[in-house]
Amino acid sequence: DEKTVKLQVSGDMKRCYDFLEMTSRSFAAVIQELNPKLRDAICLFYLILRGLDTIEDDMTIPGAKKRDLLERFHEVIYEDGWSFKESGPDEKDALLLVEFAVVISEFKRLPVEFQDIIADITRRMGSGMAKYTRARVETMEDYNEYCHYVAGLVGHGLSRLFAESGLEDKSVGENLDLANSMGLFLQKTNITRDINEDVLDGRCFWPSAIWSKYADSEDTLIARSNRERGIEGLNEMCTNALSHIPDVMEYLSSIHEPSVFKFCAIPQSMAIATIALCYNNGRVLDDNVKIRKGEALKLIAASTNLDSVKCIFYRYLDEIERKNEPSNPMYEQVRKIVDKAKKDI
Ligand code: PS7
Ligand code: MN
Ligand code: MN
Ligand code: MN
Ligand code: MN
Ligand code: MN
Repeated sequence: DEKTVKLQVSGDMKRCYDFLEMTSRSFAAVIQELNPKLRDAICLFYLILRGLDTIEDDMTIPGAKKRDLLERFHEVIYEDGWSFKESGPDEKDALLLVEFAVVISEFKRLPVEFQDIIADITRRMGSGMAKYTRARVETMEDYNEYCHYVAGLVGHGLSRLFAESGLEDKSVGENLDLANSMGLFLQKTNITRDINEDVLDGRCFWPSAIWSKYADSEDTLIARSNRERGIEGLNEMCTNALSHIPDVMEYLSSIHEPSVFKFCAIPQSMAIATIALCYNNGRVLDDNVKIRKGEALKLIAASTNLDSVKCIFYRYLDEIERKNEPSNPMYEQVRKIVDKAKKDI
């Protein structure tokens, strides 16, 4: 009867929130705090892209099969009962794809305007990921393009959802270059920090245009014997990420609804703290560095409005300036970027 149907419905969405907590340490909390007009849609958007990324990351799926899955994933999200049980043993989020039917059934209950935005981004991200199963990230253009596919497009989609919900101005869903930069700042921070893990997994997202100046192979890049040059490469990666800060500040100044602001700002605060930790820090090449739990909690609590976020950025830019050394090839460039960002702030 009707009561059972209602219970089943909320049961599927409940299972989706379980998956959110299982698959994301950082996003689960901010998504659950979102305004109810957006909460379920963004939870499902996250799970759909997490599913897509689980396929992208799985090196046990043969190339042709992987490209086919990535390219038709935007259709999969409408296929009742779809399930994928063939993930490799290392995929930590494999269970999400096994039980993907719960995501599909809830996705199809969203307002169709939300469905259209999510499906459009899934289509474009899947096709970009498929392209990069063959292509390597070589030039700076490749690097910006790959980051656009896997993160800039998330910024596009989220901004369109914010505008569609009526919680933010229509213009937020139209000026998508700033939204792209929001994603690029997060993705470049992740790629910069994860270098050791990624190279050991046989993957490298640092563009060869950068690392080839400091090492003759990806393995040499993280090798102890090449540490000084490796750190110079790391500093160039950090410097490149910092170039997105003006756009990040401009984007955040356009966001007004409090829960949407926190959702946008918290990951950016974590990212600037992570760049400050990674800058000139050889440990990044040895293993996975992370900001301390206590520091993360403080950032979450403080990222409530534009003024406090500006304060947070100012503080970490200061720290980067203190870690900057004249012997570093990036010295002048970092000084310029930091001085300009601090002036704007
Ligand atoms: C829909 C919230 C707020 C305008 C799964 C949030 C993986 C950095 O793989 O899990 O573990 O190294 O640490 C998120 C812009 C995307 C970009 C991208 C969807 C911000 C699939 C996040 C997240 C735009 C591809 C997570 C981009 O890192 O990576 C929703 C505004 C997913 C955002 C991936 C990375 C996200 C990422 P891993 P993480
Ligand atoms: Mn992660
Ligand atoms: Mn991936
Ligand atoms: Mn991944
Ligand atoms: Mn990563
Ligand atoms: Mn990771």
